Amino acid sequence: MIFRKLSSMRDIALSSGIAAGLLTSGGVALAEGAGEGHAVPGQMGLQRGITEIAHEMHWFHDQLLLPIITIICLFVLGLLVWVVLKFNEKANPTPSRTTHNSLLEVAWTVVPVLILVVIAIPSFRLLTKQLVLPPADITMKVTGKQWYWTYEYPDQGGLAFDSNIVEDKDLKPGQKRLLEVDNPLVVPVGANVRVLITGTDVLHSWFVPSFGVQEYAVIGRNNESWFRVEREGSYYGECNQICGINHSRMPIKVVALPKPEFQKWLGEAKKKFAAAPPAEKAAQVAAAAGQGSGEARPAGN
Ligand SMILES: [Cu+2]
Repeated sequence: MIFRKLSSMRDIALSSGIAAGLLTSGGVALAEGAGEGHAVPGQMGLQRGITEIAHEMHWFHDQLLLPIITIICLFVLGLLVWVVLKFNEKANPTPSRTTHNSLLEVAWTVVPVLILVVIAIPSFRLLTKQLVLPPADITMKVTGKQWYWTYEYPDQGGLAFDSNIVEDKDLKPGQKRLLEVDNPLVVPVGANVRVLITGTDVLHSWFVPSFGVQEYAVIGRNNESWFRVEREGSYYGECNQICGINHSRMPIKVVALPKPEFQKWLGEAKKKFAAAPPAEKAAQVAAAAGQGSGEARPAGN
């Protein structure tokens, strides 16, 4: 009931937001769905969700939080305007000496509590869904390093490889600057993918917006998350924990393939990467970045 009411209010809030956005961005697509798997210039909404979790997150943000925030802001603004106009010195020369109003005091305590309860219920439901992993069809291990990712498939004969950025000079037409990598993580569509995330040097964070997944890569700790991709495609993300000089140069690319194609890829990848186990490239990267000038410290969260 409450949600239905809120969502009609949300339509009003969103349409006014979109109207304002159109004015400022010259009509570039704004809402969710502007680009699949990546952001587009002028985008204001969230990236299109491609997992159940992402859809729920977006519903939570767009249809529940935004309308509540909008209503509260308008209500407070209205109160301020009312007070300024009605109770200024000219309009109200003899102020009332009222100090208590039981009904009002109960209301301004209970109403915020109710608002928080309305927010908390779907919030805890979503958190549980994120944190309680469903039975996994396949497991991936992601290791954040300065400044690239190593992907491993522990239940696929230990298949492992490094994933490095494609530098600007090597970009092919159509490839995305600062997002393209040499070896993307490949996952099957429609499968429950469990990701184990860890780090070897400083804090990193594995963040793929369209999956609704963001997990810290902490040294000596195994974090886990999961996703189930709904559609075939390429989905991009970035390390979103300030991790040193090349923080912006360790993008994430996940390619989701239908299961038969994924099996085919697995066969090929096992051959391709068997000869070249993931090398520790930290030394080379540090050398390229200028002998130690790129020493990074883990930043606070
Ligand atoms: Cu990083």
